Amino acid sequence: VSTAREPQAAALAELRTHGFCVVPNVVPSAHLAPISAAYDRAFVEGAPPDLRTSSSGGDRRLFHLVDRAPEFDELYMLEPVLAACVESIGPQFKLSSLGGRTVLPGAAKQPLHVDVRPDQDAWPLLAFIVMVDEFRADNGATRFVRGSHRAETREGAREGNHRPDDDSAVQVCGEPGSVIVYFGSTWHGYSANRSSEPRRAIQGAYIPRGGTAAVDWAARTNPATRNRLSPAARHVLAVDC
Ligand SMILES: O=C(O)CCC(=O)C(=O)O
Repeated sequence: VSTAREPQAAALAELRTHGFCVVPNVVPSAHLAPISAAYDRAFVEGAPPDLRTSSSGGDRRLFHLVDRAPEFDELYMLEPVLAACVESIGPQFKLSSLGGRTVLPGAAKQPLHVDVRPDQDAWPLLAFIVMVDEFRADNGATRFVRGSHRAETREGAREGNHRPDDDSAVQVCGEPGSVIVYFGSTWHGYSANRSSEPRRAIQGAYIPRGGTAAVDWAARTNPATRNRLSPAARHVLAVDC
């Protein structure tokens, strides 16, 4: 007898082994169009310094999505991602960042990198990427080096953030509403966008509760946002402490 939890258990096992996994159909399909529209609105309304184009010109990012639309509220409370947090960080975790990233048509592949080093208090960092658009081989799907999270150790801490890129990375493709879950220590980066369309994604990261978050949500969220948040969401954002 198969249960709804079996795919989740399989994904968690993959996360442990490879450092990343993809869980399909996490965001209900009826929510995808409103999320997509809210994403485009937020990017139109966003302004520097929260709206930034990478130095390569390949991608545009919008930081601090928590305040920008209620459509984003569910995206940092996704059950399979929170289950992965409990397993990898433990029950004491919080959201460190939530942002959007558009990989622009014509973008070159992003160098492989990690999002955290073992000597930082944000270790272990568990990240997720919600596919707003389909991730395909030709439009900038994120690539990962399997098992590379094991290469990151306190003893072997590297200088700088770029990791060797010998084409051993694999692309992670999926339908809109799929979610990639990965350790920030797994070598990763987006691939080239050879299509004529942007590739949109919403991504975030969780860290131990005692670690230094990328965003102080207590300072960054406005009262309207805080009033609509559930107690569970307030806890994950650590806005009350
Ligand atoms: O958007 C992507 O595909 C890659 C994201 C990434 O590299 C990161 O969040 O560090």
